[in-house]
Amino acid sequence: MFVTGAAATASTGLLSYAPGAHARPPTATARPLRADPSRIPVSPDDSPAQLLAKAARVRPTERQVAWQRLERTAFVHFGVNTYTGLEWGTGEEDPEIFQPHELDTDQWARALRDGGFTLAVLTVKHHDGFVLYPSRYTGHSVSASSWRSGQGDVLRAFADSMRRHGLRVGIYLSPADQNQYLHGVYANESARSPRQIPTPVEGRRRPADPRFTLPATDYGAYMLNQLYEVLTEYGHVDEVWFDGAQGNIPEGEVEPYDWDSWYELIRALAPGAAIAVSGPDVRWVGNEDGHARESEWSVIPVGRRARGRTDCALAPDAPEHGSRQALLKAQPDTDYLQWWPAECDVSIRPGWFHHDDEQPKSAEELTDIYLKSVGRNAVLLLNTPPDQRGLLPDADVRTLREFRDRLRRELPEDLARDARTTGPGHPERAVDGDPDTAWSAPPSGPGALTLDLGSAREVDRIRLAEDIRQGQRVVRAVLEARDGESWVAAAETGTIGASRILTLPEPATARHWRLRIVESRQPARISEFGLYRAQPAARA
Ligand code: FUL
Repeated sequence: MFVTGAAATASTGLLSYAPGAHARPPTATARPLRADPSRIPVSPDDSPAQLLAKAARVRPTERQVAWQRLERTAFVHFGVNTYTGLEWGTGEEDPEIFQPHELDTDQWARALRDGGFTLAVLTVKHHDGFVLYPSRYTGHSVSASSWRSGQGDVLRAFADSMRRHGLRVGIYLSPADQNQYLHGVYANESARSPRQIPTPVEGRRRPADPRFTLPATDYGAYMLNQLYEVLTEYGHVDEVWFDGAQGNIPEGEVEPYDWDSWYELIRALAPGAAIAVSGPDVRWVGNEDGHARESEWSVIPVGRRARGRTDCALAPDAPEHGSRQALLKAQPDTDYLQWWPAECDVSIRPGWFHHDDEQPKSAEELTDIYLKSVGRNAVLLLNTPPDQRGLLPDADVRTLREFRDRLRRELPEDLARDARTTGPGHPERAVDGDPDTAWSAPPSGPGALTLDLGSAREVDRIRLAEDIRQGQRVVRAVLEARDGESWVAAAETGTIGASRILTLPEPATARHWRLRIVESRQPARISEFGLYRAQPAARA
């Protein structure tokens, strides 16, 4: 079982510490293990009612709540592929081709900040294996290029610039590694044995504290050493992204990765970092279009795989994951119901890496993607690839700015903010602008949340949110406007989750609005009920 934080260290026994500033040694008195509410075991004998009751009890970790609130995150694909035109490199690229003469990571950071992004993930190592910082553990890195006389460090520049501009930092380190494969380290059938991390390197002295002993293969240890470098020498990291793709490595030769040891090291060195995609905190949505499902659940049936890996019990791109029907279908292959929220990765251009002949998407397309990702209980991860100069092209920078402006017009003033509310369960908490307070639907029935705007207002966008710290509960709800004495349905929604944005085909005008919960796994906890009238340029 995967346990987070200090408890993990004590309970799994994988990790042993040498005393150090960042690590606490396991305590002598073993504390009893508390059940982990982010991961509830399932039995094949659970009745449908028991299964649903368990789903309703699953809660996110604090780390997952913090990650979900990032909403708009960015990817930066940059590396030797930027110079070869390939999307998946071979591992045989000459490092000398990497020549970003005008590299300006402040320009990347400004463009992303101006686009409203909160975190950026850099491809520190893509499937080809070329490393964007001077790692002690490979010659296949920026150090082997004559760029900046072998003293260049893209990760350093990236991390410093992002923080300077108020963005958080994420790291993409590809498990697949063509270069290490060609050099006989990757998948060399070496024994999984205790490895000292960081592994000392002749002539490359540095403080090596804290130290760890973790089970790993040769390649597993290579990854651990790089994780150690990036998590101890580049400041605070908030996301570690492990891709599920294996590049061009033949299927039968994919290394059995040391997930458990990698996760243990990340938890010890960066306890706040969300481990994404091939990791326990964040799930790949199942496509690269930036689209979440209409009803996107964060409580997902998962199977436990070798070495601590978690997989969806259903296919990652299955049309449904968390609905009643999907939970029942997946039950034979389910070990746990887990809080595993969706991340929508998509590139601003057709490729993940920059190619001169490709064009960025328009602000309209990005807005549609936003509504289908953030507006459907997912986090957006938008890739913006720098070109061979080391700059984001003007066209992409412009699109990012237009995207931000377009979103501001899409959801301008919240007409429901501080609206008059009546009834039990503190309905005013759904309109106070505070994500940490929520209306509590009555325990006796589904309940409804009614707003009085003081005068009739035109509305064509609705933003809803559940207080996900209390889990994901709403299955179906209706938004209604009062016309005279009767309530008329303006929109319907399936799940809500952390954020649900509904667009009405035509604006509706009313003074009284209500959200009526039709079906819920537990009494609803609504932290946001926002009403908007999109400004002209945002309308189709
Ligand atoms: C995929 C990779 O193969 C692509 O190159 C890219 O990195 C994308 C984000 O994930 O699986």
